[in-house]
Amino acid sequence: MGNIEIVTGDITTQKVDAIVNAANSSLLGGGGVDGAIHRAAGPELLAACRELRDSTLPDGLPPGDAIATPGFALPAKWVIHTVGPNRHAGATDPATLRRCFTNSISVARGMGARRMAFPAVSAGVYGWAMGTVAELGLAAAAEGVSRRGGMDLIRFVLVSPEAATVFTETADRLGIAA
Ligand code: AR6
Repeated sequence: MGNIEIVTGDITTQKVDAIVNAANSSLLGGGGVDGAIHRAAGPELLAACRELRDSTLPDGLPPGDAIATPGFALPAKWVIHTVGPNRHAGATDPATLRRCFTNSISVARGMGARRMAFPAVSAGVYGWAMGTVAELGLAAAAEGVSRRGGMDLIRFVLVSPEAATVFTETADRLGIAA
């Protein structure tokens, strides 16, 4: 049984095997956590994403899916790119957001990662309530650390103490140890 942690901080400095990027379907960068990860990883990350677009993902990465690249200059060995649903564009199905978390965990496990970190996928530009993101992310993480061969650590890295409190209170409410 692995652990779930909730911390305030910057995901780009996390010393874990894999960090998750809240990307967009183009995989070619953006603002928010995506921009921060690309800046910290260096230009090789964009080149790796372009290569994915040219090879396996000509139409981009669909919302809810996840795919790995190396982390390049990051402390993390891997970046798992996932695309959250954009509420402002009418994507309101929580199942898609839940799949971001479950698929990212599966892809990380496939790369051999034992310790991984998530941002609050879709809670920024894509407009989802932090409480909903916390519920879906924590439920997926609880499953991800408890299954056989599951993660040793899933850490949620939130920019603000307020967001971290939402996660902590949601974990308490769901009976998830974090
Ligand atoms: N570490 C951890 N969390 C962060 C960091 C960081 N360094 N920087 C921002 N956040 P967002 P989305 C938080 O908008 O809603 C991009 O342009 C932020 O405070 O980054 O999934 C993509 O290219 C918020 O709580 O992602 C897409 O176009 C959370 O990360 C679009 O934004 C997610 O906010 C994706 O929107």
